[in-house]
Amino acid sequence: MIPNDPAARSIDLLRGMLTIRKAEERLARDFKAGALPGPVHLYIGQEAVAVGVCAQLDARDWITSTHRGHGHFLAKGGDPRAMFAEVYGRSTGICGGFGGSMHVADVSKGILGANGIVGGGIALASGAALAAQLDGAQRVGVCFFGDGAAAQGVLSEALNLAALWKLPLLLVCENNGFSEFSPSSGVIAGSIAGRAEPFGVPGRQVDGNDVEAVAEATAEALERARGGAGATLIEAATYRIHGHVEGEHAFLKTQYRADEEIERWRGRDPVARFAATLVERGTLDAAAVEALAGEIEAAVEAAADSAAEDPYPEPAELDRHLLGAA
Ligand SMILES: Cc1ncc(C[n+]2csc(CCOP(=O)(O)OP(=O)(O)O)c2C)c(N)n1
Repeated sequence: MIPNDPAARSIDLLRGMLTIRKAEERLARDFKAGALPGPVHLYIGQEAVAVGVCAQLDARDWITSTHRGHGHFLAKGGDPRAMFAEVYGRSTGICGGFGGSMHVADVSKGILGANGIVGGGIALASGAALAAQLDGAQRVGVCFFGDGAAAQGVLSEALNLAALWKLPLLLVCENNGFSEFSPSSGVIAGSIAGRAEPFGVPGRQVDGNDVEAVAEATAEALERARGGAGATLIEAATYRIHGHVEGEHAFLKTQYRADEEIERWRGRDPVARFAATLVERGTLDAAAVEALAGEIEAAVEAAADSAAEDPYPEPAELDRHLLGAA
């Protein structure tokens, strides 16, 4: 829900970004401590995209996500404790501990799932948008995907059908500059936002580290989609501060990005930047920002600690979701 009061709305945006940041800082520490059963791809630095988009969505709207999906899950209202339990492989996880970090999903909240298939969410969100159109409920299908996924053929297929059928679809490309360890310049030809133009779909670029700019672009796209005018492609320029995957330095032989580049982007940190904006505007003072961050960190830590106490699924359950299993 979007609060009417602008100050409350801004504080909600900051709260949303801080929740993702604190949750992922915890996961980074868990990984370092050897406490995670699998890999994690962290979203630190990109929080303004998930939060800016999801702040404009309703519970009825559907999102699809990527292998870097914790931020999308939390921003769409996913339960942090159930997310931690899933990443920890516990039976209380949002997918019963069967999915792990790359598959966090909660269909009841419109979260159709993180996805290990690069570009996989694009087709799923298009299907969701078609279902939304057929059921007439004014829902919108929203797909988060990376710049690497923008090189997949499925994007053209989705744009084609979305244009023909005027699907209520919002394609949000998070251009964080890299596809695994390759700079985007070696993977992506031309402009990502420009890929929409030949289909007659509007494509626009936004500063993906400015939560309000993302929210504004999203609001416009949603108005189009809900009004029956069809899809929009938003390319949000951002940066992932952590590696492609935690622990990558253990197997990478060369450094694929300069420390100065990372530092430069740290200077544009979407969370610190928006907190500073709110202080400048007098919405919050510095002490209130610190108190909010402390309160969120305590809640996130409590959720993680408690999830870590939960049991693993029973070994007898292993084939529960397999076809043909008893
Ligand atoms: C279809 C497919 N091809 C390749 C991979 C291996 N892979 C995993 S993540 C990744 C890079 C994705 O880059 P991008 O879409 O920009 O997302 P980011 O990691 O930057 O968030 C690749 C190639 C995969 N998981 N799925």
